[in-house]
Amino acid sequence: MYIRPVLRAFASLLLAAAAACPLQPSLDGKQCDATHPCVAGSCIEGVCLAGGEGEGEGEGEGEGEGEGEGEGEGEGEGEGEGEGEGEGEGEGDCPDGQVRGTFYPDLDDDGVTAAAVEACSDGAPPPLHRATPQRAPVVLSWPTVFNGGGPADDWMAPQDADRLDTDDTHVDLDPSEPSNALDLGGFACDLPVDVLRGLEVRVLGANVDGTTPANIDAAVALLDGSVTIGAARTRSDVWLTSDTELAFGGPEDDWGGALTAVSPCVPSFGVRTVLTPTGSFTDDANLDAVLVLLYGVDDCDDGDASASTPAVVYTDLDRDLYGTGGGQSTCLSLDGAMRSALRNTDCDDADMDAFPFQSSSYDTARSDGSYDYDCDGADEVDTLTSATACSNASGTCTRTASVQLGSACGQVVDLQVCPSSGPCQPTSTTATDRVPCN
Ligand SMILES: [Ca+2]
Ligand SMILES: [Ca+2]
Ligand SMILES: [Ca+2]
Ligand SMILES: [Ca+2]
Repeated sequence: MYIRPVLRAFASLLLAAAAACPLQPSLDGKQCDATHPCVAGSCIEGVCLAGGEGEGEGEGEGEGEGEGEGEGEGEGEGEGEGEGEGEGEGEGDCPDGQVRGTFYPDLDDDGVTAAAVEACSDGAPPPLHRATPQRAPVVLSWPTVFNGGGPADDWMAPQDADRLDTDDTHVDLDPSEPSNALDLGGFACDLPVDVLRGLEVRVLGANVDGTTPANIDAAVALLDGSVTIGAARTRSDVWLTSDTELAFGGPEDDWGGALTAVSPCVPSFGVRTVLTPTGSFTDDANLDAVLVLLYGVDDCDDGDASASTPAVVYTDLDRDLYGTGGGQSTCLSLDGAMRSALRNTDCDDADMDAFPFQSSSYDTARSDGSYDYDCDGADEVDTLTSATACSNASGTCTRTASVQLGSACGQVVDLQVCPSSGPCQPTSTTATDRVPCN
């Protein structure tokens, strides 16, 4: 995004150079520079455009010197020389058969356009230009607020939708019954709303059951608080057992006017997902990496086809997608932006298991001796339950009384379970005798 002014200045220089070499062969659609000027057209951001030169109107300053001699009857002759320099916008007429139009350069042909230019053409976009803007996405980062929970919520570990990974939040589905809503919010965003063109929600979805075809209708809606806005987007897919990216909306989709109703950059903005199996599928479905992309910015490097998405990224030594320190503005591919640290909230950038919203438990301490793996500043303790009484009245040895062990994070404890074989009585186990911390 920072090179465009330079390119414009460069193009202005080339325009002048082209005008100075009127007999060169046409280089229409080819690259041009100061030593390879265009003739039949103009050199616009490094490419010759046919008819783009025009006559132009410029503002110039001229200086003239004249000498005159008068004789006899007062007739005079004068000669004057003037030099003028001017810059014009080229608003003059186009060559016959061509019209001036507004086009959008895509000089690196990566499908994302730079700022609009005017050029003469037969109506079709000049080479490496497009008729309509194709804007790059800005990654809105991962959700950090999970509004599910409570007895009515059947989404498990909703916080696991926070990153591009495979830890997955999951839901137990019943045929033809919509799942409860998975509501996610807290996306990071600093894009001016007035440039927004479209919004896309991407999720990684997977079928947990490897045997039954998973025909699932998925509906994604945008939220203002807990209220849906605009129009939901839906799709029907056979879900695979491997994570598959499912996209809703797109670069030109304002979700039925939702984008003008609420900015994705305000805290009340959220995304709601509801899954409904349409066949006989009765098992779990996974969702991961709920990601929001906003479309509305120009190609941040129209000279590099591998970069088009502006992003502010943070140093992330352990590659857990959470960084530290001050952010750096850069221009990346969309995939590169998605796989970069877009937040600087990693509490331990030397430990890839420690990051915000971590939901896994670990029974070894971090390097600082803490068990704070979710970066909330506290050693949360998983409460293990130790059986104190068992009964096989139901035919299975089950726990009928227990005690919670909640203060021995990381320590070995005498955890007792009700065994599936042998005498039905509390029995010490060595398999889960260390209290995990998270
Ligand atoms: Ca481009
Ligand atoms: Ca580019
Ligand atoms: Ca990190
Ligand atoms: Ca970390």
